[in-house]
Amino acid sequence: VELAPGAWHVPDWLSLDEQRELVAAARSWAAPPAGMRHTVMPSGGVMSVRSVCLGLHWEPYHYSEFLPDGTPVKPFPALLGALARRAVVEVYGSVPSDPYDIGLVNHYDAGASMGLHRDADEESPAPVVSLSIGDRCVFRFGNTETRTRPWTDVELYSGDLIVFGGPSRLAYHGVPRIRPSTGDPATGLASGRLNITIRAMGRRT
Ligand code: MD5
Ligand code: FE
Repeated sequence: VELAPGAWHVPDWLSLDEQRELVAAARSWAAPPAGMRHTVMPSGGVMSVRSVCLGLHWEPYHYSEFLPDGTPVKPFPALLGALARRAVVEVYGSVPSDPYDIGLVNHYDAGASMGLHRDADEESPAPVVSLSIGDRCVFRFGNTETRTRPWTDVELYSGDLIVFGGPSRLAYHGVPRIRPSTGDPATGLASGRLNITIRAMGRRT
């Protein structure tokens, strides 16, 4: 389903086995050092999701090889690169312009949400690939001009793929709410929603 030019939603893209593999991997990615944490914004606000970065660490609003406490970011897993390339080839029918090298794993508990924002700290125009596991959520897909309406709310289920390329790469988006206790424990995720987002840094010019 094309949500907007270049933005695609592919329901039920991951098999249950792949979801289980990613949940198990995420458990090791989430462990310290350089594990899952709440990001603190420059305003002093604390994001309600917990996140762990792989390959490059994101801190508002730039990337680094180190966390603020000086620990090195975990390496980018080959598994995520392979999934992202496969997604782009299936959806767009062409290989991505840059190698995928940034993984971001977000965990939303029952009350967590993410406000409307753009992912604009990467240099590459390569599509962003995003996977959902666990509880369902409302994903809000906005426009490229303003943080306000018009937007479209899409229900994302465990196993769904969304990709954002071309004119939608810099669209505003967010997750206003999750639907608690709607996930299948067979994924290995006991509660909440896991989002795995894969991006390419690209070459700075
Ligand atoms: C999520 N996470 O479901 C979303 C999935 C984040 C984030 O937004 O930054 O961690 S990524 C959705 C996305 C990425 C890039 C572009 C667009 C959406 N878009 O143009 O709508 O937890
Ligand atoms: Fe985002």
